[in-house]
Amino acid sequence: MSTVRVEKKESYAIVTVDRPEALNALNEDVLNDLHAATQDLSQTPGCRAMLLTGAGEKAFVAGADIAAMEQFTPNEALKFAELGHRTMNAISSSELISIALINGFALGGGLELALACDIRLAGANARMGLPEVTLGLLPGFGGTQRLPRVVGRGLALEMILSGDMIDAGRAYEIGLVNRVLEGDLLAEAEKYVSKMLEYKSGAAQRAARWALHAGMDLPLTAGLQKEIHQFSELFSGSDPQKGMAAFLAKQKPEFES
Ligand code: DAK
Repeated sequence: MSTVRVEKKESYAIVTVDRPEALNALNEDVLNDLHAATQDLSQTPGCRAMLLTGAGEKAFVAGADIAAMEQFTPNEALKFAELGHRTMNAISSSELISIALINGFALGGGLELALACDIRLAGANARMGLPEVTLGLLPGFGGTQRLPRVVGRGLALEMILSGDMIDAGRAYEIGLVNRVLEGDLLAEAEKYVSKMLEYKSGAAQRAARWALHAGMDLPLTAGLQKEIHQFSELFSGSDPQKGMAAFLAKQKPEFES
């Protein structure tokens, strides 16, 4: 039985980590199932985004599974870290827009999973942190690298070295989450993703997202070259023509992708 539920909608999918009895902690099965779900959705025609959340009322994901890691040998730790990175990288490098809906605790590997996503939305009850040092560990699924790229070096060091949790308000203040949602979280998040997709060219979104992600790891001049390349490539499809013709005709665009 899968530890991950996937609900496909017309243009996006809701992916739910489903181990509420362990606050959705990441073990090998969850990491493999998340990887498989990402691969499947990437190949699903018309699927442009993935909304990732956790089952139950309490947690998005409360971390890597502490019970599974307790007796690791160095080699087992290495294998687990590689599996985790493979899954996080599959999410960040897929063609899907990835949105984490943080509906409670996002700790350790759970926050690292959210950091592998493009966008983070939080419920008002969300609590986030990288408490690994309190367990004698360091963040092993990309936290030491992705967190400073989102909030800056000083704030990332503070979170990693203190292991302290922060609430949704503070996470918004430091740019760790894009929005704090009230009310029915899933319904609000679905509205958010629908609005992001509606009347937008999928090809243009994929090209912009790729230029941004690829360029962030390069010197500015090389990143700007990526943008030039992506911009010109878009004109080999019909979306620029469709979008601009619709604007000039004062109509809503109907894009190919
Ligand atoms: N792993 C396994 N089980 C967990 C868990 C986790 N991370 N978090 C919670 N659970 C389980 C609890 O053990 C409990 O199970 P039962 O006792 O009912 O069997 C159940 O979920 C409910 O949890 P609590 O009873 O503790 O619930 P509370 O509301 O009282 O507390 C809490 C909620 C989130 C504050 C608390 O559960 C908590 O502190 N959990 C641990 C949070 C944490 O420390 N997360 C970071 C984990 S370390 C690496 C790869 C990855 C990583 C590091 C290295 N390499 C391979 C190099 C990443 C490490 C981490 O993520």
